[in-house]
Amino acid sequence: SVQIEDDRTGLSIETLKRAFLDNLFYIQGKFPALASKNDYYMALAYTVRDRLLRRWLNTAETYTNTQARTVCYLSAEFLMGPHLGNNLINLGIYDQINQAMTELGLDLNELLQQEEEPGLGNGGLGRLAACYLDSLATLEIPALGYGIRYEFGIFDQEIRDGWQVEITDKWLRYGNPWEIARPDWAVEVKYGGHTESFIDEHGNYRVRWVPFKVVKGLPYDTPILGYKVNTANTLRLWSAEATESFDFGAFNSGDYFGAVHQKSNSENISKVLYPNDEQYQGKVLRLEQQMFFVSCSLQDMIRILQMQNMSLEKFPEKFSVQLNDTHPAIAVAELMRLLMDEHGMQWDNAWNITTRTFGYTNHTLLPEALERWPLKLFSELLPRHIEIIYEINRRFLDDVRIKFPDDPGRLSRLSLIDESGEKYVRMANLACVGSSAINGVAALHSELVKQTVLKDFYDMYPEKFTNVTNGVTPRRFVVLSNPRMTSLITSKIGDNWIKHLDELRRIEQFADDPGFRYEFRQIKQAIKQDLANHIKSETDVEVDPSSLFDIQVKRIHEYKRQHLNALHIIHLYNRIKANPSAEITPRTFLFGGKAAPGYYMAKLIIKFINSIGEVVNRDPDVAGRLKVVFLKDYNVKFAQRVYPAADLSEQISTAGKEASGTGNMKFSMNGALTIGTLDGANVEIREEVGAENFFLFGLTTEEVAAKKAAGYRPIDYYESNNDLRQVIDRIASGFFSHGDTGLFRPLVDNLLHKDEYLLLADYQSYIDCQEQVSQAYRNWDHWTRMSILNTARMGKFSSDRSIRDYCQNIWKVQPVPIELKD
Ligand code: 26Q
Repeated sequence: SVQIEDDRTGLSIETLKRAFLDNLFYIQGKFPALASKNDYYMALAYTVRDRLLRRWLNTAETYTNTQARTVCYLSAEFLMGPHLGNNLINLGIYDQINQAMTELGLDLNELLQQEEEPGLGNGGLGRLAACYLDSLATLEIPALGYGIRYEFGIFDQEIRDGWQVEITDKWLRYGNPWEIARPDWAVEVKYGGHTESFIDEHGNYRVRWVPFKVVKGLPYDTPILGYKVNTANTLRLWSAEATESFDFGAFNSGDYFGAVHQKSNSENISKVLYPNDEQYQGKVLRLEQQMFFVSCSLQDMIRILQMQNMSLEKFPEKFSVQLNDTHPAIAVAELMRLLMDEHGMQWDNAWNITTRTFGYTNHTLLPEALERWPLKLFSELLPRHIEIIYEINRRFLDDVRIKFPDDPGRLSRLSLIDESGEKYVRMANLACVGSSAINGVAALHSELVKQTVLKDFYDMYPEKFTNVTNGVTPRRFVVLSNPRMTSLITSKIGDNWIKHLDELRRIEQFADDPGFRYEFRQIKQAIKQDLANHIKSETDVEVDPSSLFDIQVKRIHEYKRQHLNALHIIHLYNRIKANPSAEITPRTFLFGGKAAPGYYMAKLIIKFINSIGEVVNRDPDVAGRLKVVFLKDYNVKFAQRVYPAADLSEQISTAGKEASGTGNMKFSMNGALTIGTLDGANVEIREEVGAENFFLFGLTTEEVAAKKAAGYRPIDYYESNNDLRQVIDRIASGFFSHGDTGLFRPLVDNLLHKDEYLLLADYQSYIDCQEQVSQAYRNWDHWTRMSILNTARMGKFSSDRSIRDYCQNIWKVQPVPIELKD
């Protein structure tokens, strides 16, 4: 009999081509002669989406039928990056689609470039959430990601005259083929107003909340397919709308303008992502956003539970809810409110359910990043929640008094309310009391959490604390971003490593194989050439692809010390100026990253790097041996091109400041060597790849603390180190600022007189270590060996391992494999 493949599911090249042209016609409403590149992208996206849908619906049906225990990952950010390429990889049809497009005279790479990435996150925390969704699906774990469908994600960055300029990110401009709206599952969220108490028909004390405004949350679902499995989980993002019912009063009284104004006001809630990371800002709208997605998500979980005919008592058995930092920590009070006020449950029962449900992940030790809401603002917006928080606090502090009698200092530190001056609600404290597990994101970080920011909670509940070291998905950051290295590895050890990254160890045996080394190096070279071409077309700077590509890409922050990297560049420049024939290993310094729009020093650091580049790149004495390029608008799409092209990865934060880092993992997986401090996951990366394959420098966390305690004086380093002094003096002289000695003065003054992040204390160690890097790079054979060993030994840092850790130690959830039915 003749087998006809369905146009929406078939995977043969002929069917894919037919389906693609069909979608171009019936969805885009175009025929090939009229179609734009974007029409072609959309047609291809729908062709791929059709092939996801059967898996997605099968998955949903299986979860419903088996009442599967489900992980809910609550995150204010999901930095997903482009979906098309990733879905092609996970569906296993990349090569078929590539051929189908070629046969139609199209270039798949060009179509992939068309996708506007959903940049619904700032950096590490948001990207981690995205990697975890990939691993959850790949490991066949029932999971939902819950967050906000920001209309404007992280801003697009332009560089004008060396300064950052922010442009709004209109990612939904041409439509989003990956999402499906679910208006029938919309819910309402209340704000403001007041509460009233009453006695219900059973004689119980109850509270009714009379809100000032009600906003509708509309869910948009995106399928998240696992790698070569049938599991397709859901990312459910909430969009804010005005409630129809709420406008009626205004319309009837003739206040048309007021009604429409109210509508646009409601829609503001999901309008824009706050672009600050690691820098807390107490804005009402931000608290409205947090409450919005948390309440929508918890109501959605209750709906799912009830649809499956399960009792509310089963909530903690049905769902394990992870709080991605404190951004969703209001969930502790909101679940209490839903269970008591909306579902009639008594306090003790509701509290038992709540604390068994939540886990809390801490991502930062920086005191300025801890969320505290001014009590007045909080109470006005969430009058019912503040009552619940007071009651949680009253009961909690009673427990503290029993465990630690006569310790008022401890009570005031543990209290959910900061009463030391102006009053605040402490979100980390709420998260700790309301969760059964608390984790940091790297071994060192988890230890520091227990010793510093959450020490009192560790004393109170030591059994809650644990570590889960971060990981990254090798599907996006190796297979998709580095196809050449992927083929080389697969030709030697098969493709099992893509799901079991520990198996990369099997390429260790080729580290001394001259043929393998040669191919490995050729691939790196070719990728560097591609990036060099890209840089030339973007910036008009010519970089030498055989030079050492020294790359630092991440959010711009003083603790990450991009300016320490800059000091090293000036040091090399000074050496050349002092002796133009000095032996210098040619290097290309690449930077990328966004600064929070209100972070003055971070923006000045961007200007500083660009100003150094302007001088160094065209000084004839340098003779092309050094190039400095700041690449604008660093995002996921660009990150995928950058990691494979690096020789050296800069992970140079002050020890104790970077919770984990995840870029460090992406570089090393792609064969870059790391120059880094003993901070975050660097510690574990070095353990895995071997100290001899890692360039370590700088003070340890303990040494940093000791130096600060002893009264750190950065000026002493300046005065006693000639080389350092010449570097600083050159900046201060206006050499990089057309003679303007004022431009970088804030930077210089800060370094000389404050230097909170100890750049000057780490300076010499960094310069010496960089000299070792330069020497090592001269021995290409040995460098390549180290590079291969880095890739081979990165198995631990697959997000699959992180997710297995969470599943075993925190979520207690098992895989539910999905069978493919029609
Ligand atoms: C909070 C309140 C108001 C506005 C914004 C914020 C906010 C937003 C984003 C605070 C923090 C963030 C992001 C933090 C973040 O990305 N942390 C990083 O998390 C990574 C994943 O665990 C780690 O690898 C990094 O070390 C850590 O810096």
